[in-house]
Amino acid sequence: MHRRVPFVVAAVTVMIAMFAAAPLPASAASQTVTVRYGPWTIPAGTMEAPGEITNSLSAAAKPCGSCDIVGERPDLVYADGTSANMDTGPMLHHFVIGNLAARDLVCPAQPMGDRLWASGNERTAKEFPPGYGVAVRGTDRWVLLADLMNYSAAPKTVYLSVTYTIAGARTTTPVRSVWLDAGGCLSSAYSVPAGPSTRTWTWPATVGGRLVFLNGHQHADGVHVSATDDTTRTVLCDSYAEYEEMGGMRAIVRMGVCAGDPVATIRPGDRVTVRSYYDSPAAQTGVMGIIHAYLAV
Ligand SMILES: [Cu+2]
Repeated sequence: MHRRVPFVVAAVTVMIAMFAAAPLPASAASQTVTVRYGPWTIPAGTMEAPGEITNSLSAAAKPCGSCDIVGERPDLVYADGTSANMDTGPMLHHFVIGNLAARDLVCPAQPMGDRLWASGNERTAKEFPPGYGVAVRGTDRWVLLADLMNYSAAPKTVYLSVTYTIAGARTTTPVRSVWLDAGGCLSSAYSVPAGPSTRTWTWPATVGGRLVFLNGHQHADGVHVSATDDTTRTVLCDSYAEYEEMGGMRAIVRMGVCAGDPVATIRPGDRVTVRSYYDSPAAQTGVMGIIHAYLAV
């Protein structure tokens, strides 16, 4: 069954497809909504100097006016819907979608608001345990930041395609985004020396609750990134980078995820530390080490 839904188009081109999905055992059925952001044409580049563009923060469409998002799957695609990846040039260096109507739990001064969704080229899909979701409200204002690269000698036109699995508003236990960033609070990028290195950053937890989903993000030469509760000496999640050869480069194709009901519980005041481990053949600037977690408070 295909249906059209009322939809407010933001300042980006949006294509929307809606499909009825298998009913959930819970009270409400879920369905998937694919939102396309873009397009962007990334200039030609080379392996040594990839073409790169960063969009200025722009309004981003939500998959619904008001709903609960129980899953999210990002991809970078060409106009025909096929995946655009480093084997043909484009790299999703990263994207972040924030909600300006709320503040980031870890970093309230963050200009992107509450950072709800993000990924690098690993394109990690998020699926919350049954019964949990990110609440979307009519007053929420989403914004998108995207950084795209191109290793091809020809310019490439791509879209960011995000497939959201949504359920009815207020049908799930809400989760808050918890952005744990080895780069610190306001900026994610940091530098690593040649050889093994570790970078840490600690969040004194301002709230407690149940962590139900966590995923890591690193750049090339990252080994793994973990989050621990140093107060209770608990490893919350240890996310390893998995590599494959793509377009003649060693590329991160997966980052580990931790999901459970719950994965762990944290208490207000606990010292939650993110540790990012790299082993780089040469010194690098602009790397990242992030654990993006979702907490039922
Ligand atoms: Cu990154």
